[in-house]
Amino acid sequence: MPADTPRPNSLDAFWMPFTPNKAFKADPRLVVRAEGMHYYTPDGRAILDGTAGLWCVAAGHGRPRIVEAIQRAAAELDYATNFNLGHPAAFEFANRLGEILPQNLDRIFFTNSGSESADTALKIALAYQKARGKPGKYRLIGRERGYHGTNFGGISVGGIVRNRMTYGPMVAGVDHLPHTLDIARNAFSRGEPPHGAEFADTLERIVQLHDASTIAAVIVEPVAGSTGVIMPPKGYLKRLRELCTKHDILLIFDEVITGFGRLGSAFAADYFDVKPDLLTMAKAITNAAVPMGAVAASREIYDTILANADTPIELFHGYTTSGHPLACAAGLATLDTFKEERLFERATEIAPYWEDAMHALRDAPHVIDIRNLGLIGGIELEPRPGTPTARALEAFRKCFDAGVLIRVTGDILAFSPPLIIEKSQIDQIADTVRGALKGIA
Ligand code: PXG
Repeated sequence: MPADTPRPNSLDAFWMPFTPNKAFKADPRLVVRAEGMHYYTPDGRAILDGTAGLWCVAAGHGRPRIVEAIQRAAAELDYATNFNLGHPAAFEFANRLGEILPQNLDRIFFTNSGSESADTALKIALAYQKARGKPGKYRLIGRERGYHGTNFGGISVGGIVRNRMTYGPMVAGVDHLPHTLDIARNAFSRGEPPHGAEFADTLERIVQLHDASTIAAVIVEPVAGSTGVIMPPKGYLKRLRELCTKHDILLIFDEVITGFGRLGSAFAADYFDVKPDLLTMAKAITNAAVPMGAVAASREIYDTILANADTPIELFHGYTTSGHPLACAAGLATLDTFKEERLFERATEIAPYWEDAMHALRDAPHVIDIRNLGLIGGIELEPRPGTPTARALEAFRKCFDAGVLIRVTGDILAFSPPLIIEKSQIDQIADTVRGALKGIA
């Protein structure tokens, strides 16, 4: 085809992320508009959003306050670097985030995504250890099945095999804790599963293997989302915190999905009453209306790095669009929306109804486990012999055709609706999933 031939309807050029490109392009699903709890297809069909986009549209779609804030910001200051210059919205947004973050965890580094936040947090952890005179503390400890985005740092500490196996040796000096999914002991637990706090004790063995003097930080998702919704066993995160403190190791919470009300409190750190030293954010930080991420560091970390720098620039790290004016405007309007509509409290109020609706699916075909916490749900299906993941994919398609968007990962159906969801919409999700599972062999 000549280079100047318009190809407006071709799906060929866009290399879609985390998508079976060939299959999708043979049978595409498109949405063209969104409002509140719904997406709309090109032919005007409403699709109930059971996933808040990808765990990110916490306040629901197309919120006018956020839209207007972005429009105003674009007209007023389209872009300014924050490298040795600044604009007020970035400072204001960092301050406002500090107001809802755990105490003293209020030094904010802006990024553009969860992946960048994970890599930024790991680099800050290393910079901190060096700044305090412990450059030998360089090891990073992640967890099996962990997801910290797709950049090299994140996949190194991450534990999703397919995301790692193609990309060579990655970052050196990484070890992993065991994941905490234990269906044999914890199937169909409501909320935090009772068994498995002792999975945290593997950190002691890692310390024995490498010595604490070589370990910089542990990074975990308080609730593991991407791998298929794995809840922390009761007491697990507290024990992990205790062990990190005992061995002088930083604890990083990746709150890219748990931040901003997903569990009913501002952050999972509040929900579990466990304070990390670094906390990553993205997704709902702007209601996903403009890409953005952030890392919150403790004052101790920030002050130590600033005090001990031997060059004027204290941290050699940053992105061209760190603290972009449109993202900051969207973020400020998002925080206003959360506050004004009491959306975190709302999530807490509706979570018991959500839990009941999820667990009522226990007797649906193929279901081997159901997991829930806050406004998160996971339904694990028994894999079809010989074709793992096929059942979940068929369920996804059936739900979409019936007007409900869910997520699938492996043989797990994952749910994370916007915090504005109504009870009748929870019923619709549950009824649709039940119908889909009944129709699957
Ligand atoms: N950390 C965590 C805990 C995440 O869940 C990232 C980092 C990376 O964020 P970015 O913005 O770089 O994508 C994530 C992303 C799913 C799903 O289906 C979850 C994510 C991304 C894509 C799909 O659960 N989380």
